[in-house]
Amino acid sequence: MLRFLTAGESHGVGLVTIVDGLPAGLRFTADGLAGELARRRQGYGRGPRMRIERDEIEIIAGIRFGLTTGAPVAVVIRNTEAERWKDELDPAPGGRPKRLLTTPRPGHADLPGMQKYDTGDARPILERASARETAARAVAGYAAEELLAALGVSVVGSVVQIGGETASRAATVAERELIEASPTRSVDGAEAMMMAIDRAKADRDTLGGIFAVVAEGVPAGLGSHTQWDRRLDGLLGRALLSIPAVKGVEIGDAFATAAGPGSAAHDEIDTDRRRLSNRAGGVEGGMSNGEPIVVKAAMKPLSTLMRPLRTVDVATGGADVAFRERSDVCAVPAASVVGEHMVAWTLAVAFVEMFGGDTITDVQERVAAYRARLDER
Ligand code: EPS
Repeated sequence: MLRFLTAGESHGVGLVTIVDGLPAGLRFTADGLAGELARRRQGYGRGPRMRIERDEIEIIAGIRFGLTTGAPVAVVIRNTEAERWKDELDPAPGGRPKRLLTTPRPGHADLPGMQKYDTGDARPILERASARETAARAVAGYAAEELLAALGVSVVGSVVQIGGETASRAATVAERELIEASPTRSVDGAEAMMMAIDRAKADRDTLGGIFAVVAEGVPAGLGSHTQWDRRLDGLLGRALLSIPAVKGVEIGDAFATAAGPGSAAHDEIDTDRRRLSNRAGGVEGGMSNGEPIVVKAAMKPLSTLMRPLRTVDVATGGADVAFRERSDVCAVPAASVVGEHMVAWTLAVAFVEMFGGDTITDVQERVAAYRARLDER
């Protein structure tokens, strides 16, 4: 079984990720991981912290000479600014915050978290609700992408909409290098999207948008129609909806096909068993069907506004406006990388579940045999 857990506060000492169940012999290097972290960190619309945050990596366990050993992989990513926050987040007893955050931001975890954990201060809630946590997920995403690459599968996330401005289409695998240079510049429409971010910044507002993730090279049969929790589309939806601020997921052309008849919705099957179109987004009956897997996710605008919305002050019970924290204007380009990591992770889990194997060579042989069986029949 492949699984991962993260720990860490946004301004704490650092983030910790444990990835358990990776086959031995898989490439895993600090440089490779640093590349994934850098892709997530950059992107038009991010705030000042991203210019100072360096994502310092320390590999603690599970890797020897650049390869997984089969033991749990543990990685620490240190927060560059932890020193400044030492008193505010001190684990030792007796400390106290400089000021309580008592005016929760609408749309944020602040208020439900304060209610649930019975705290009069939003700080402990927002520290963990922060999308900083998605840096820790890059460790799992990087491992997953290495595993998938060894199996001939590539996954690419790209921005397709910022506010009301759209890109002409999702980026292809071949365009990944361009995306790495700058996530918003990868496709036509990028200039308009960047201008929308500039306008939101000038208005002291925030913007959401839509990103797409495309996975190529996935054979038919990942996931299963036989049980609700094995359906690949359900697993992809859960993975993407777990990203902070993601509120909607679409597989293929789901929302467009919902408006038309069945004859315009389904992908006709050619004699070689390929589809003549891909409106299903590569998933039918909870299983991959051999076409590229295409998933989109809608991210709401960030809830930390420099022009704050109305809220309650939980200390006084009176009306107020939400507190302000340093934040980003738009994090959709970063979320497109996180989405890529979560889709890669979901597919890696499905591969390991279906094919098992304690070494990557075992998994490769089993996948190759399966692909050969599909080609034969
Ligand atoms: C975040 C607010 C900002 C972002 C942060 C997520 O952090 P800060 O308040 O420290 O400036 O920079 O994102 C990251 C640190 C990251 O690595 O993505 C938030 O409130 O979610």
